[in-house]
Amino acid sequence: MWSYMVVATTALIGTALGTAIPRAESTCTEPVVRKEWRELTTSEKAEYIRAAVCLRKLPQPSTPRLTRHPLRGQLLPWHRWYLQLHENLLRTECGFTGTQPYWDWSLDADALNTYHSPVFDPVTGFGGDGRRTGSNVPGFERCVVDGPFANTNLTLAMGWPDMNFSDMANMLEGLPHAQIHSIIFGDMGPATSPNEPLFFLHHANVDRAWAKWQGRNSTRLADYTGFQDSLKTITASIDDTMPVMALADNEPMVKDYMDIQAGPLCYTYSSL
Ligand SMILES: [Cu+2]
Repeated sequence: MWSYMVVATTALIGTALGTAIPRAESTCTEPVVRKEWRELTTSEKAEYIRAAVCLRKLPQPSTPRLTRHPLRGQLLPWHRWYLQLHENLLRTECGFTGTQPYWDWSLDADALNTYHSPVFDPVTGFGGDGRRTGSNVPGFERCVVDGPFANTNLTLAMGWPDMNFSDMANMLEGLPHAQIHSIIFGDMGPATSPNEPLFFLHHANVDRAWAKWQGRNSTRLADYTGFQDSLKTITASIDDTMPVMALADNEPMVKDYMDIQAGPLCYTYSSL
């Protein structure tokens, strides 16, 4: 399942490169609120899709740069950084006026109606099941694929009372995170997953789950353990830097992406 966690830098990189992210000295007193997709008004949905399409049309490097996500333990802080970069680019490059939405797939799974989730609405969402292309290459059979998951139960237990970070991250990454990638598949499956617009709504929800587990608990806000590599030879540390793969000038540090309301981050979720 980990093979899906490769990252297409082409999805984000255009002429726009992130700049060095300083640790903010100011405190986060008015965090922006990331809302669930169905909490958005029709015009807010249209504005997000407009900006997402705009970002996609920015000039791309001539050679696609596909890079395997190198450090297993960093999935959560790395995607937190990546999401913030994406949200910043929507604003700076495409004049986006909203905040990054998330897709709470557990709502659809609980209703046993994921197939008709509002995110797949062909008018106000990200499109439906698509058409057959005639190709038999896995992931390319349809031009838009959402997959047969009406009966898949992806409900995410949000309690995790006694888990440390490593246990929580393994559970979150292995099941709901990877499941959504492989159920949608198409662009969402392989190295091109950030090309799929739902990638960012999905990862915002994964990020929300981590933020919910953290709460405002100082121990959990600093809990970062595990290994950097799948062979479990390199211990992960909160002082580790994370690879930017040409998306920014400086490598962000894990410790700056632990708290969504400190340092370079200042946001919250409509439901935590
Ligand atoms: Cu992912």
